Amino acid sequence: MPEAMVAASASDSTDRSAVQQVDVAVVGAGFAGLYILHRLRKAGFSAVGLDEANDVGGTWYWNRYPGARCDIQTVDYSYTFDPDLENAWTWSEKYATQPEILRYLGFIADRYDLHRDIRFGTKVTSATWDEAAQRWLLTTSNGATISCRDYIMATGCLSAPKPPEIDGVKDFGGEILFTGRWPHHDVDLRGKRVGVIGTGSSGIQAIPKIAEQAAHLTVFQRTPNFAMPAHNGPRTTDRVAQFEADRAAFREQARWSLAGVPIAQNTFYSWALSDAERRERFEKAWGEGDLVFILSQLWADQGNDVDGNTLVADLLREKVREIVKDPETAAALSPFDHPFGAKRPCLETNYYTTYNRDNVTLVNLRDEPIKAITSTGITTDRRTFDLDVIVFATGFDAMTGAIRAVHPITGRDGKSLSDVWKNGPQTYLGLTVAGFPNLFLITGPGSPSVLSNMAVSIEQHADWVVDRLIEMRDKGLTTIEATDAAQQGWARHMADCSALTLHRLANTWYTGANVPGKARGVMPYTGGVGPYRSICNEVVSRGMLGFRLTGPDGAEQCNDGEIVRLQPDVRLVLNMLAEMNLPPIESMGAQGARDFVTEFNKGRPPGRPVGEVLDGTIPGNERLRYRLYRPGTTGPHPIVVYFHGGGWVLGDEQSDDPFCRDMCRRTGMIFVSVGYRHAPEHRFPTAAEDGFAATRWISEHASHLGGIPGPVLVAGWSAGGNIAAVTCQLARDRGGPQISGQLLICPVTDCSFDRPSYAENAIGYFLTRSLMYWFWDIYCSPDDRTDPRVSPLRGELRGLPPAYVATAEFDPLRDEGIAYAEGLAAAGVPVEQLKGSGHFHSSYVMVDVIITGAACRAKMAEALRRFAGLPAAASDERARFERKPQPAEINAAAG
Ligand code: NA7
Repeated sequence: MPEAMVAASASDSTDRSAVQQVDVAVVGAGFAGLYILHRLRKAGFSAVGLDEANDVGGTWYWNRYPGARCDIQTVDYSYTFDPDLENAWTWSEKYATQPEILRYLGFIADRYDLHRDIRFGTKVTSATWDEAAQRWLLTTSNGATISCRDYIMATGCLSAPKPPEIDGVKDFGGEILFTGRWPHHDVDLRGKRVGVIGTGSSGIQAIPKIAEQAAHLTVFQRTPNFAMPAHNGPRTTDRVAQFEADRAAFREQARWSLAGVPIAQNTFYSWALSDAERRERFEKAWGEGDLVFILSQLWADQGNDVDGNTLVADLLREKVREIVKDPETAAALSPFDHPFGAKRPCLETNYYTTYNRDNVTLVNLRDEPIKAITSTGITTDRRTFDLDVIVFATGFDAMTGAIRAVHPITGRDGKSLSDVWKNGPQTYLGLTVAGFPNLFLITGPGSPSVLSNMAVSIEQHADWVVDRLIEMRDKGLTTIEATDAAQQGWARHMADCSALTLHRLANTWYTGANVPGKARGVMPYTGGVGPYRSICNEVVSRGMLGFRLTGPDGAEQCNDGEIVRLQPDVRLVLNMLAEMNLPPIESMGAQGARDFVTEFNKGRPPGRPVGEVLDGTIPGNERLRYRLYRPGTTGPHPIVVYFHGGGWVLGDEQSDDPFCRDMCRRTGMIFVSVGYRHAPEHRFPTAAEDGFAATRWISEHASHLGGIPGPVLVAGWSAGGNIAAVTCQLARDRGGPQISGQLLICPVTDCSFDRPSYAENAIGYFLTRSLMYWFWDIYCSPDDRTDPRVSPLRGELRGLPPAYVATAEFDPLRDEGIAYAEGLAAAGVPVEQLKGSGHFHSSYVMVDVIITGAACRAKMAEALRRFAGLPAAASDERARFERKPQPAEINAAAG
C-alpha cells in the first residue's frame, strides 16, 4: 500500500499551498527516471517525477543539435526489462538519431502510462532532509512542495552544460547556440558564417552537418579527439542476428560484461602479434564502426599499458593523415595529449572529410588561443573571425554538475552536499552518500555510468534501488544510509580500479578537468559493469554491508564494513578460480600437482619480449638447469639470480617466465632463473644448497654470461624467496659469493604457522594453510624445520645484504615476511618493505593478469637498481603525452 496521504498527480501540482506527499520523488524523466517510475508504480509506491523539461527525454530532450545520435548501437541502447517491449519497438538505424530516441522514450512513457506521474517544467529548487519526519522536503519552481520518504536523482551525467568561460559572449551581436540546449525551433544556418567551439562528441557530430549548410564554418579546436567512423546505416545484420538468436542470453551477457555490451574480453597481447596482424585487427575494428569494439578488441593491453595503447593511437593518427588532405590540418586534428580511450573517443560521420571542404577552416587554439568574443565574432592571438552564429559545443559540468549544481541538497545535521563534495564526490557504490539518508543517485559518480552502456547501467541501478525499497518496506524499515567506513572503502576501491586504467594520463570531464576549479579525480567507476553488478549483489547478500537501516521505535540494523578489500583484478581472479572449483593442489600428489601447474601456466599471457632468452646448465654433481633473460640494451649488465616459487615441490626455471621477463625489462638487468631440485625426490636441504651453489657459479661466471663481474643480486618469490634469503646467509657464512642486494617476494621465512596472517588468510586466497602444510611436509621433516637453511628468520641476521621485502595483505605468509624484514632492520641491515594492500600471494608474479601488481614490480625493480648502484629508471609515462608533435614530424612519420 502506498503510504502517501495525497496521491501524486500532475494536475494538482499548481496548488502552492499544499504539500504533495509521496513515497518517492524522482528527478529526471530520461531513460533512468522513466524506468524508475515504472518500477516504483509496479511495486505499489506512490511517486512523482520532476523535470525541468516540458516532456520526457532527459539528455535527448535537450541535445537536439544537428547530427545528434547515440554512439552505442541501438540494439544495445534499449530497455531490456520487458521482453514484449522488445517486440513492440524496432530501431531503424544502427545508431539512432536524437529524434528517434526521443520518440522511443515518448513511446515508453505512453506504453507504461508514465506522463501522469511527472511534473514537467518543474525544477527542484532545494531538497532538505527533515530529521523529525524522516523525510525529504523538496521545494520546486512550479507547484507544490513535495514531502517524500526517498529522493532519487535520475538527473543524468551530462545535463548541466558548462558556461562559456570566454570573455565577451554578451557583446556578440549574432546568435549564440549551445549544443546541449539547442533550440526547439528550426535553426537555419544557410548562408551564415558559423563558428563552432569544441570538438568533443557533440562538436564532432554537429560539425559535418553545419558545414553542409553554412556559407563558411570555422572550427575552434582546443584539443583534438580520437574519432572513428560510425559506419551508420541500417542495423547491422550480425549484431541483430546475435540478438535474435537468443535475446535473453544476449541481454544477460551485456549485464555481466565490462561495458554493458555483449562483447567478450580479448586475450591477444600486442607484443605477441606481428605488425601485420595488428594492422589487420585494427582495420577490422575501424571497419566495424563500434566504440566498444575498438576500445576492447584490438589487444588486451591497449587499455592499461601505455605501449599497447600507443600502437592503437599511432594507427588512428595514420587514418587522420590519410583522410585529411592538408597536412597541417591533419597534424592539428591528430590527438596527442591523451591515451586512446582515456578521454571519451567519438564516432564520426564525415567529420574528417569535412576539413577537405573549401568552406571549412580549422583554428588550432593551441597555436592561437581565443582572446575574446567581440560584437562581430571571435578574436584569437593572431586573427579575427567575423561570424553570424557561434555554437558552443563545449561540454558539461559532468557527473556532479547535474546533482550538485542544480539545487542545494541538505542532509543530516544540515550538511550540504556541495560542501561534502567540495574536494570531489564521495559515494558508496555511486548510489548513496553518507549523511544523506534515503537519497539515491542513479548513474552517479562512483558508478560505471558514462563508461558503460547507460541503458544497462540504469536498469541495474534502478532495480537495485527499488528492490531495496521493497525489502525495507517489507521489514518495516524506513531509512537507509551509507556508513563512513563503507564510503571510504568505496573510494579506495575506486582508486584501485582507476589505477588499472590510463585515465590518470588524461585531462577530461571524467576527472573534472574540463571545468575550471573543479576537484580532480576519476569520477566514474572503472571496474566494469559486470563486476559492479556482482559487488552490488554482494552488498545485499552480506546483510546490506556498509549500510545503516533504521525503522520506527529505534529499530536499527548495521553491518558495517568495506565491500571490496581486494585489488579489483585479484578479486576477479579469485572469483574465477572459485568458479572453476579446482581440486586442492595438495590432493593431486607431487607429480599430479606439477602437471596441473604446467597445464595452468599454458593459459597465462605470454611474457613480454626481452633482448635474449637462453637456456643452460650449471655444471656440478647435479647439473642444474637455468634460463637467462638478457635486456635488449648493450651489456654487460648486473646479474640477478632468481629462484621461482612452488613450495620446494613445484615449478622449474621456466615457471616464473613472465615475471622474469618483466623484471628484466624493468631493471635492465640479466635475470638468471635457477632450476633448483625439488622434493619429495630431493628433500631439505637440497633446494637451499642448490640455490647457494647456483649463485656461486653464476657469480664466478658473470662475465661469461654477459654480466658485470663482481657482486650479484638474488631474488625469489615464495619458496624461492626462502632460497634467496637462505643463500644470502650461506654466502655470508661461507665467504662468498658477494651479494649486493636481496629481493624477497612473499617469502617463506619461518616454520611457525601461528601468526595472524595464517589464520586470516587460511583459505580462499589460493595459497592455503593446508597447501603450506603439504609443502612443508614434503620438503622438510619436523626435526629440520628450525634450521636457518629453511627458516632463515631463526638464523643470524647481521651482516646480510640490503633487502627489499614485498608482502601481500591477503597472504598466509604475510606476517613471516614482515617479521623477516623487521628482524633484518633490527640487525642493522638496510631494508625496505612493500606491503601490498589488497594483494594475494601470487599477485606480483601473475604478470599481465594482476595488472595492479605492475606498480609493485616497478618499485621492486627500482630497489634492485639501487642495490646494483644504477640510477633510477626514467619514468616518462606522463611526458609522452605532454608534447605536441609538429606537422613536420608527422609528415616525416607518414613517410
Ligand atoms: P566534451 O566531450 O566535453 O567536449 C567539449 C569540447 O569543447 C572539447 O573539445 C573541449 O576542449 C572544448 N572546450 C571546452 N571549453 C572550451 C573553451 N573554453 N575553449 C575552447 N574549447 C573548449 O563535450 P561534448 O558535449 O562534446 O560531449 C560530452 C559527452 O556527451 C560525450 O563525451 C559523450 O559521452 C556524449 P578540451 O578537450 O577541454 O581542450
